[in-house]
Amino acid sequence: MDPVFRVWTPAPPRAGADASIPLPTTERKARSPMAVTSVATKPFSDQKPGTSGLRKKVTVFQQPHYLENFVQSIFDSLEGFQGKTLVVGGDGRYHNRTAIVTILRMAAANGFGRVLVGRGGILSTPAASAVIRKYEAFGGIVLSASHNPGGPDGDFGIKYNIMNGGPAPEKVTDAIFANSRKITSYRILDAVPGSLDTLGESRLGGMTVAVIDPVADYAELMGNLFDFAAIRKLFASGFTMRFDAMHAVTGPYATEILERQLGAPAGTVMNGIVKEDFGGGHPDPNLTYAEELVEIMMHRGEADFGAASDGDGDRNMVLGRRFFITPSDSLAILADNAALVPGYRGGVVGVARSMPTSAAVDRVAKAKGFGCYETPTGWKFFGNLLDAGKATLCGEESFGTGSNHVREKDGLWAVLFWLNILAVRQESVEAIAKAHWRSYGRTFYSRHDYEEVESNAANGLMDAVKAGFTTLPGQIFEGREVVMADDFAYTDPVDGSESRNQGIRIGFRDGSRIVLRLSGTGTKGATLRVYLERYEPDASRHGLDAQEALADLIRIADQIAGIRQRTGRERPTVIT
Ligand code: VG1
Ligand code: CO
Repeated sequence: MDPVFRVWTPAPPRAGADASIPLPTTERKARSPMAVTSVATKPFSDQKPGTSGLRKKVTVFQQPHYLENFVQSIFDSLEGFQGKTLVVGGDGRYHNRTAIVTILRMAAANGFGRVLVGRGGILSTPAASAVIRKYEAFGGIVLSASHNPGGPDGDFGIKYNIMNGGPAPEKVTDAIFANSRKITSYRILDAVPGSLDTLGESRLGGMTVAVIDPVADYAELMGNLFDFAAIRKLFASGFTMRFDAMHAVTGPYATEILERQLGAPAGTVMNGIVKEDFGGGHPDPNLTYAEELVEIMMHRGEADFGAASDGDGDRNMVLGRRFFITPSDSLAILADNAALVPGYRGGVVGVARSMPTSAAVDRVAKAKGFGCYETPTGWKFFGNLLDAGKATLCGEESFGTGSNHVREKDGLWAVLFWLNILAVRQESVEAIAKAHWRSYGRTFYSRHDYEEVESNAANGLMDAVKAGFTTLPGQIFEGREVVMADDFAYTDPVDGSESRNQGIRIGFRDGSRIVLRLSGTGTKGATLRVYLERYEPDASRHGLDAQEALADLIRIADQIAGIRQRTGRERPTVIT
């Protein structure tokens, strides 16, 4: 029995029933074609969007009414969309198509005039952002749990993007959550859309469904920003690259752009077929999860350039031959070399980075006279800065880099930016990074993640460190004096909105820093992220391994936060 094609009518509420327990389904009402049904429902208590939309286990989304409640809560938080265009697509993970069919039926029932949906239900996050902008849509719904694993036992997610193409800001996600707490019914059309696999238009109730090529608009945008002729020449000269799409959404995008348009040899793109369970992998482009690429690049040194992207195509990892570029350094290097890229020649006005991202880019901004902004974690905080023309390039330490070309981070964009720089400079990735450190100093950086920690233990740890905010300054750990300790709060310089509790910062006299945050994207227990950073101007010490260079800060973090004792873990789950 496929829930997609049914219209549910819930049983009457049971006295004292937990509002979060979905109601059983009883009957399917016979209706005339194209009728809009208002289905009675009850709120779920757990539909609060996190860092990037609502993420839950697939099994949670498969509960009757669960997706519908959230989608109706999105629509109920919007005004003025009647007759307008909605963009819909996802990263191709398990449940993507089922969810899209439901969303199309609900969009039609709620009065959207037109939906643009990627063929096969596919749209990467940055491509969805590009399509919203290009076609001046009212907004978009992107189905993805990004870097979280997929499949029947994996994760699913849904996020709403606004008219500028970017993630809904907090005032919208707060409104969605508030609606989800009081929802009593949702609207859905008693009809199913035509095939999602055939390009072209069809009608669904009063709405037009246009199935679009998910790659074409995005590829065209990339061609406008980067010097494709120079990159083609680079590949023609024998330059070798491996791009690991991790069986996720960037496969078709990378194959089209790198292999077809830029002439990279077939096989440059690895794992390029989108699979519903990402081939059983964890589509997170970092040194732990992109193991096949890491083996090729870091251990065997088989190509000049390596890159990977995540489930929904907004993250990137960049590798040279036996050389890892931290995302924080990547942002700084892109900012420093922007003049080499046609789309950014002379056009960088400012840079923005999330708070836990290293200050490497700040040094470039200072030297070049760019504006420089520090925001909370999550791309939604860059939207206003980009719209206001205050920032051109943005980045996060979590393998996210992007610019004002869309309003999401963009994995392939970052890879093409690097290729453009490599084509112009004709130097290796390693040589470019080392020259950057010589000019600006090296910012040693690492993030230690403790995944699926017991929630109470993680919250207790954070609370205990916060309780020490007044006594930490002045204390000396391994010769380092604490000069500040606080919980990061942000006032948006454009609209004045305030965001609190965005992560603990502990700063030391020499500028080094420890940051502690709890993840807002996990679906099981809590994930503690510990971010470590130290600046090293002395070039003779730039060759150190990051974990060695940060060893004392790693110990200090444990002394201050009692990480091992409180989490019961001897070491992090993932080190990036
Ligand atoms: C993580 C990253 C954050 C990123 C977010 C969404 O959030 O730290 O930088 O913006 O994922 O990225 P958190 O709350 O788990 O630390 V993605 O590629 O999942 O859309
Ligand atoms: Co992502």
